[in-house]
Amino acid sequence: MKILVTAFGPFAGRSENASMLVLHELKLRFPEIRTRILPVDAVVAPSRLKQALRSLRPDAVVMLGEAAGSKTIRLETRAWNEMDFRIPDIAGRLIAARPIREDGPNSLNSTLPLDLIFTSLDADGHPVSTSNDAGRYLCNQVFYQTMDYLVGHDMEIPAGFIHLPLAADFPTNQAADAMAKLLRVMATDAES
Ligand code: PCA
Repeated sequence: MKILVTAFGPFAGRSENASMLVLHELKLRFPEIRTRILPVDAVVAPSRLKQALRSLRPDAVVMLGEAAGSKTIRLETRAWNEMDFRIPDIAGRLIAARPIREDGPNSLNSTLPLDLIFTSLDADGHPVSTSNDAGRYLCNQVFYQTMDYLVGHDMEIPAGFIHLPLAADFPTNQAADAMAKLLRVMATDAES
């Protein structure tokens, strides 16, 4: 199974992004996964992700980002068709109350096996929750654009977004353990 796992680079004045740290750890544990680090840039991030989808044709996509203030691993259930940035992206864009795609659907659902992932992580003692609001910033944006791309290209594959707590609030190796479990669960699920 060809899984693409993405993470974001640093933003908001922080020198690291928890998702990037976890992705490095995951790549060591699962060298076969395909990975992309996306800059927190509203133009470059989606274009890099679409390029990866086009060239890799993955069987599944797991997008990771960090959420300040969160104490749990948040399984995002849907992406909303809106950008409303509270802080600029790294290129200085502050986009207010604008749809991601004019006339696009209001929201697009994750196609990851979220119930199974939730139950498996919870059973292993990982702090996990579901969320129906991935924000109105880059994470929600690339989540929406990826789901929209997959629908538009008839790619019926599991794909979705997971928010991790900041590395300062949650040890990277624990978050990596949880994401490693998620990848194993997805691989097993795909075989069944
Ligand atoms: N978190 C931001 C964007 C990049 C990231 O890791 C967000 O939640 O939108």
